Amino acid sequence: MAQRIIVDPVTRIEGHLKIEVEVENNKVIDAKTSGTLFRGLEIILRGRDPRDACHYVQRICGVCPIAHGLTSILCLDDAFGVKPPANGRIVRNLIQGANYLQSHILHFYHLTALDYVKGPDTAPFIPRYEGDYRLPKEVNDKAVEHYIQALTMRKKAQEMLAVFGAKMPHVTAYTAGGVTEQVTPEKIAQFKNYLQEITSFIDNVYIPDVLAVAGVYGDDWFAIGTGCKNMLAYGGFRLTDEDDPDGQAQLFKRGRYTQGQYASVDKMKITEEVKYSWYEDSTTGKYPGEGATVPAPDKKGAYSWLKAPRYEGLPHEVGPLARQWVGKQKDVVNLGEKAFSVLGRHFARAIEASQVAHAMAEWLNQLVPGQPTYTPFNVPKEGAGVGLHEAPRGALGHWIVIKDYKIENYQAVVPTTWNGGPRDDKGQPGPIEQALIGAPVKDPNNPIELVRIVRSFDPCIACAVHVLEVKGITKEPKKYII
Ligand code: NFE
Ligand code: MG
Repeated sequence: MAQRIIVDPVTRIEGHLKIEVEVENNKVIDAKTSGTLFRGLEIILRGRDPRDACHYVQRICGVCPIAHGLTSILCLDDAFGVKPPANGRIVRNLIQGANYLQSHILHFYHLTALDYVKGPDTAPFIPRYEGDYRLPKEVNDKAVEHYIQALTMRKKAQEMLAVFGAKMPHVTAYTAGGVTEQVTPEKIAQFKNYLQEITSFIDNVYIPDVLAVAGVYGDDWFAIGTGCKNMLAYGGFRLTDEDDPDGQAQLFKRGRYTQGQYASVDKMKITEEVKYSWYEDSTTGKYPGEGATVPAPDKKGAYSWLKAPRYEGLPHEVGPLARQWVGKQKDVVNLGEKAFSVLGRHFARAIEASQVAHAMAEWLNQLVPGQPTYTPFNVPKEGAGVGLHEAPRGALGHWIVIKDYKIENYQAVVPTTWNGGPRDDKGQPGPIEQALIGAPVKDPNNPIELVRIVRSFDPCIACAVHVLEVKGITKEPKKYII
């Protein structure tokens, strides 16, 4: 008989995620992922000054505010018809790069490593699921040391970010048209010092630790957690000041891999479906530029605050694995089918941390002290814009509609909405749900397999639901007042 396992909340991720699976003969036969946190940024943005959008949206998340800030100013650049000068583009990338390094180190050491590394019997290493810790003692002990060292590296990455971003989280330097910070030789030198130390940690500690885990857990964990095998990347980190409508002049290229074929991305084929989400059914299936976020908390059959984004009606995984697969990075592509797995995701993330760090060193050399970082602009009375970028956790899109100089509509479709969303209108499970279905669960009382799979996607529910504040809930009838 099938047994139900509920993990609620899944810890060591950002935000509140519940997973519910049915297990029969030690195998998952059905899975549901539910975002159980309702916030509401898109609604709060309505009626505001468009220039402020990048400051509000950074409050979506304290882990990836930079990704929201950058995507928002790309969206505003588009709506305002303004292009940043080279220094502005590069400083934007350096701030975002610093956040990537912090975020990937955070994910491997502080969120996921404890699924594979057995720490001492003290916080933060307990409580934990028991059973499957395979690293030899000396490798395990080193990894525990690195857990501590990684905390310092993250602190340094945040300090590096603040050299140009002014502060972290929620940088103040981002603006449409560029950045407000100036470039000086002192700032470049300060940034470079941090970057060299963090790059050395990534290349000499983080990547070897991921390889050590892969070496010991690889026999099964390069095959578990496959998912939908459709991969989507919008592309990110612009490398040119010229127009780049296809998104190819970027460190991460735009593209997708759908049902076994590489293909280009047409943003108009993106929709969000809400049959199983707590939003009004009338809003389902819309392109985000015309979409709406209308909560329906009592909707029958719904089980998540996440919507279900689809490309041409199909679920797609986003994130480091999608970027590296779409970008045909040789070490990742050489894994073949093994890439579509829990360890494939960790490997792709580590490889890309190094890629970003080394690219940042080149970008620093391209800065020209004293040159402008900002192009002035006017806010149009009416307009619309799209920002497409890659957050650390994957493809991130923001859409704005401006009317009477105010925000008429703002929609964000974020990485964890793609990965962690529920079933769509046709009943197709989302990528994390698909990765859970078919997975082994050796001991239903210690379902470590489930959390290893979920964490390989590095989910963030704060991002995925991104609604800021519920001011009150009346008793009867239940109604959310925004
Ligand atoms: Ni809150 Fe985020 C990232 C974004 S994830 S962490 O990276 O956008 O869905
Ligand atoms: Mg949204």
